[in-house]
Amino acid sequence: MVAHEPRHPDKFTTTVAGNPAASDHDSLTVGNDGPIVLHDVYAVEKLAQFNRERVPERVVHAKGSGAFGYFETTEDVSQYTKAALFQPGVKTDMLARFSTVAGEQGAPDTWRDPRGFALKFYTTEGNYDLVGNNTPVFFIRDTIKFPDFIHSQKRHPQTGLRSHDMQWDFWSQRTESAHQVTWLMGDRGIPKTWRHMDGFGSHTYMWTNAAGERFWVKYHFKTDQGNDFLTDAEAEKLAGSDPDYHREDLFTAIDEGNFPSWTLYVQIMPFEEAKTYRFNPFDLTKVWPHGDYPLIKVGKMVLNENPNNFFAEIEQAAFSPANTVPGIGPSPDKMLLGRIFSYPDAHRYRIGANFHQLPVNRAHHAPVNNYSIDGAMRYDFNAPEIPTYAPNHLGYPEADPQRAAEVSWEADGALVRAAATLHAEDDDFGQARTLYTEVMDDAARQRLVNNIAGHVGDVQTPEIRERAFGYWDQVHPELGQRVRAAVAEQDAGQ
Ligand code: HDE
Repeated sequence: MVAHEPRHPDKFTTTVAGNPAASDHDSLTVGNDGPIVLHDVYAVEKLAQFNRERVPERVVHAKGSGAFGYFETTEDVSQYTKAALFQPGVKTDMLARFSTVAGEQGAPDTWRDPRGFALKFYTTEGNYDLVGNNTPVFFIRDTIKFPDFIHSQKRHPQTGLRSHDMQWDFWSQRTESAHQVTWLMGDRGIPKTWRHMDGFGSHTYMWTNAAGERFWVKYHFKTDQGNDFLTDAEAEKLAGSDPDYHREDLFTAIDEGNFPSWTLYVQIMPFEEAKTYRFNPFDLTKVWPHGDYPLIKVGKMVLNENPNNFFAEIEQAAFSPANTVPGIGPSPDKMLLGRIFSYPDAHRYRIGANFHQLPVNRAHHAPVNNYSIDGAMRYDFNAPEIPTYAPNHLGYPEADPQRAAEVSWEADGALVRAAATLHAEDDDFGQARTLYTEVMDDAARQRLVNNIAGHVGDVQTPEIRERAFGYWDQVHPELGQRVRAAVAEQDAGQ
């Protein structure tokens, strides 16, 4: 699916207004050696356009890339959702973008970091965006903490350098991060390529079926290439020798017809079970053990077309959890609700008020009827006879609540600032402990210890280092003890 036909180069260069250019090499001067004249439109235009080529990079997930492809629903999950794209046999074109979180545009692809796994489905009911990561959980539970969390992962305000002291100062005081940090310090923290990692919606979402029944759902995109990872040493070498390693791998694979694919599974929780489930099902730091809610197969995502233009189709791609379709909706997850505001806000700032009309962002297979008008660079508009307001005497588009099928759930109580309700087995370290004791094998546990030690060992502030040791004690006493020993060995070797 090509989002936008590239301009076909003609036999001569022109100004941006299409006026034939006199030279691509020599400015217009008074005599061969005289001053350049101001009315050298082409020279002035080239320099001015050049100064305006960049849009602000994404404040997080700045470094990434992506490709176009399709999603095909191969199973029948219509008992859970009426969303058109998830009906049996439906094939939907899409865009995917993979990214790191903390690095800027020039950062190495192979830094230890979660990877963005952003999907835009161009469905017949408008665009559906599932903006996930390659990890099923996240560091925090409440959207209000996000700027603080990201500040702790980015650059020190004085030195402009990243700092393990900042990172561990935050993580060791916000211990809800323990599950995600254990995952991050493990093998999945540096995927071998974007093709060799899973993708997750991470949050709990709501699905509703044609009868209006509600279900809670979690998305799992299992890589068909098999999960694989880079060790710290391999990643460090590539960070220097080939900082765009993941970007190049994806482009080359698709260019050679080696199309990466993922199989989508979902976990379905009946609506009523959320209240009594052993974990708060809307807590983004927790997974739903597959023994409780097994994976149900839905379909296959294939990436089979590289972008024609990186800036137009990847740099300006605008993914948003606010883009949902009938049969799918949010949940009470405070992180998800915060993101629904933040992403369109980021796009209006970064790309512009009419970011949604760019070919890569607009709905490809659904009518767009609304009364929003004007704004910088607006070039699409309603037919002249359609008023700019509703209600109107001509009976033009009005909202149809049946078609929109907005989801709902019950909420009540006084306004409070408080953590979400703890369920029977909710705590900050239990699922991190399970990851260490039941999911990892001995070799993976040893790599985890080495990775943590390499990170914590770099912490200079004694108080923060001690708190970090205590953090790992709480994940598992054995792990805490092994990390201390590994750091002591590192210190001795220095
Ligand atoms: Fe993001 N996130 N995020 N995030 N995020 C952005 O939107 C935000 C979170 C994710 O390839 C931003 O366009 C808040 C979780 C991806 O273009 C911004 C919170 C998950 C991408 C933003 C989170 C993600 C972003 C920055 C806490 C996984 C790149 C630029 C509530 C489930 C998408 C932009 C792409 C990008 C906000 C946490 C995934 C600032 C407020 C959790 C994959 O709007």
